[in-house]
Amino acid sequence: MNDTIPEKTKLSWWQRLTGGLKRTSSSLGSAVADLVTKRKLDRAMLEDIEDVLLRADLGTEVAARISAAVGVGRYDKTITADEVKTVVATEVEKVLAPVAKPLVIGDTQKPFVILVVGVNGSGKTTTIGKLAAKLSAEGRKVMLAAGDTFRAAAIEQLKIWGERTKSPVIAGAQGSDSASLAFNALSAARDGKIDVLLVDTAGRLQNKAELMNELEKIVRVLKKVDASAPHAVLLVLDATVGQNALSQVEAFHRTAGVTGLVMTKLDGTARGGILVALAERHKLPVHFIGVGEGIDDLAPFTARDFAQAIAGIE
Ligand SMILES: Nc1nc2c(ncn2[C@@H]2O[C@H](COP(=O)(O)OP(=O)(O)O)[C@@H](O)[C@H]2O)c(=O)[nH]1
Ligand SMILES: [Mg+2]
Repeated sequence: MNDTIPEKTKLSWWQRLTGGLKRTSSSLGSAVADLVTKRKLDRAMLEDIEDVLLRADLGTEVAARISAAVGVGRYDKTITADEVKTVVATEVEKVLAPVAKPLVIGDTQKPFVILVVGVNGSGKTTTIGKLAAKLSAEGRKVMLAAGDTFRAAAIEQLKIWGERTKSPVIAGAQGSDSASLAFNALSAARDGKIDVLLVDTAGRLQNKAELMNELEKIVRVLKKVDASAPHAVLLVLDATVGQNALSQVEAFHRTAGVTGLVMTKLDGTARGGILVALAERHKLPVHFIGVGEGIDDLAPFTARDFAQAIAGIE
């Protein structure tokens, strides 16, 4: 990626992804290059490669598997960094392929209710805006529910996305009960023949127990209107947080029954390797990646592209 390109210039999502994962891919690439030059492959080299992979957040199982795969047929031979990168890309793709699944919006549930959860600042509201744009462009009637009633700014932010995407927004006063808001929104969506209801939520972690109680209550209340709702629970994860994403998945999965992941901020200085560890451990579907703050900066998650970006294969 050319660093002199002005920020406003439109980059493709692939350029943004490879740019964002550059920190991971180039430190991986240069560390591997240092390890393999002027040496023949032996056990110690494979252990060093495994350490490099661990530092890239890929997780212990995947790191061990990749270094074992590098070793196959190559003992006592010289190898190149590119050979290692190719093995990394192949093995990472194998882990990611089973979780790369599109978000399927059922036609029988009306509205199809998508609850969006995640910690503060992970990109929930922005992702809702991007999704609203995408789903309306596909010809669906979308409604937004401002379930983050905790901060006035969060309600305003969702209203702006509502205007931008021409989607009605159901919002209450700051500090009002988010579960009753969700209840009202689903009732209104049903009456208004809405196809998809996107429910925003608060994500303050400073009081984890309270947050999780609130989420449980939202789910319970949605079920009073439609026993099958929510039809999808998307957990939005910020790619820059690294290892912390693992505990976020556990906490939110336990409380809200996460059905799929969206990883945002893969355009920044991302630590996307964690997605590989997550895929290996939790096997939750990954639907989309966020590659910017704009309305179009949401791309479907594809295993090969992501694997190549991590490995630094152009
Ligand atoms: N660079 C980048 N920024 C993002 C992305 N998604 C969200 N953001 C920004 O992250 C910040 C927090 O997003 P927000 O949607 O308010 O998070 P929320 O608290 O989970 O609702 C905002 O400044 C967003 O513009 C992304 O994919 N890439
Ligand atoms: Mg928000």
